[in-house]
Amino acid sequence: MDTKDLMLDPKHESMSRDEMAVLQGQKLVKTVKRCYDNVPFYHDKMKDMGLEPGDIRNIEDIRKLPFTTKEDLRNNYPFGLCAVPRSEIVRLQGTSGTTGKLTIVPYTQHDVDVWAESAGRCLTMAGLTKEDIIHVCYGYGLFTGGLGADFAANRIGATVVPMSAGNTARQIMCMEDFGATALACTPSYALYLAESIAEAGKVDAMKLKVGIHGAEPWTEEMRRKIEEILHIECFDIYGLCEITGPGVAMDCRYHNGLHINHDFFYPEVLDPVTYEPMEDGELGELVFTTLEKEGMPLLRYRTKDLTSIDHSTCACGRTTPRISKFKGRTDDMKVIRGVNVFPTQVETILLSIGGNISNHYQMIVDRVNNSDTLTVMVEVNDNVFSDEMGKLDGLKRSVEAKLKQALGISVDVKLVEPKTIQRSEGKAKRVIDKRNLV
Ligand code: DLL
Repeated sequence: MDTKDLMLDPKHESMSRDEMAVLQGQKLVKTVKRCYDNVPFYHDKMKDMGLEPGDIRNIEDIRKLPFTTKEDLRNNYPFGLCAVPRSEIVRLQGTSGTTGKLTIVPYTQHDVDVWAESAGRCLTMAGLTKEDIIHVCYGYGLFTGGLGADFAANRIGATVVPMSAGNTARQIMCMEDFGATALACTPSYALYLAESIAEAGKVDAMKLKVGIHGAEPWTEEMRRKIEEILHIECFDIYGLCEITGPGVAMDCRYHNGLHINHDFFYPEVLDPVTYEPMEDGELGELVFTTLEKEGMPLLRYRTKDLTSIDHSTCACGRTTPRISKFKGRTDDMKVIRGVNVFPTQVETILLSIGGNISNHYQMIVDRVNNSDTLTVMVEVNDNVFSDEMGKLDGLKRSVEAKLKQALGISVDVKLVEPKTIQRSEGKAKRVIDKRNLV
């Protein structure tokens, strides 16, 4: 198949680097002016830096601009960063976060159109068309998952089944009855759903071809596991409500990084401490500047997501830069006895062990006698408990040894019975930190 068939907008998805840089520069100039003229926060910040909109002439000038953080959004809650009159806002989206205030993002109709366009490009990347039936179990509401998948499906004319999360038995019934060809939900829920479909003996009754999963970090091992159970191809979709919902980036059929829709969202990968740009392939913090947004344009928004970038042209023909699968967020990273630990590292080890070790796990970090402890609870198959105690003990010790080797710290593993760890229908809670660190 001609790979260009899989592009919703071949012009922008495969534009030469130089042409794209000119386009991005023009859009940046407009965005900066919009921010300076309409958002007191940016006006003041730029004044303090001695910066005028006229100082920004091309995309390289982006490095002169101030950063924006989640804290800035919180301090300007709910509408302080809005750049248009309230009457131009057609919807509010957001995220609840784990503590404190919501993050609220106002969208104009144009912002919604850009969102639909970028998310539509992603579905096309996965080979989906108007012939497909997309079963959406991302939540609908302020969270952008459900509506983002919905807008994307509308954009390409596919049939959308807006299920939202919950009631797994009903999800399975609807997927079978309506003949869903694509499943859109978080990877943790996809795995749970996949296992439930397998337990119900329904894998062959499904018409599923594709999974569109994101909203939380997940590993290649997790991807393979879902693919194996459901006999589908899984894609990694990324987005955040501050920039737009799902659709900021997604991997193509080559699964060699997530293509960023960089005519809408300009990415930088920076050293999180010095803010210097990282070389291609080096891990850093992803920072976005919106190039089209009207409601809440953001300059150099620090996402806290850790990834690396690759500017080379992909085998699929796209020239859009690709980011690697996310390692996690800077705030998901736990420093345990001085060692940096990400849940994705634990997930990689557990899923690579396989066998009686399941993919349902949770990390508990605590401090006992002034020393940090890490306990990993992981579910094992029922039959392990019916074996002699010695075998259970052996399994525990071998998982502990593998984790210690990978993480560089000792870990206490607790093998627990199936379905002990709470299942999530949205983003999985992988870490409980009881240390109350500030
Ligand atoms: O999670 C939007 C979304 C919905 C993306 C559905 C994909 C699918 P927020 O609730 O604002 O928005 O959370 C954004 O989730 O900064 C990342 O830390 C994380 N995240 C999103 N997608 C991925 C992914 C939605 N594919 C935050 N891999 C982001 C890893 C992801 N982390």
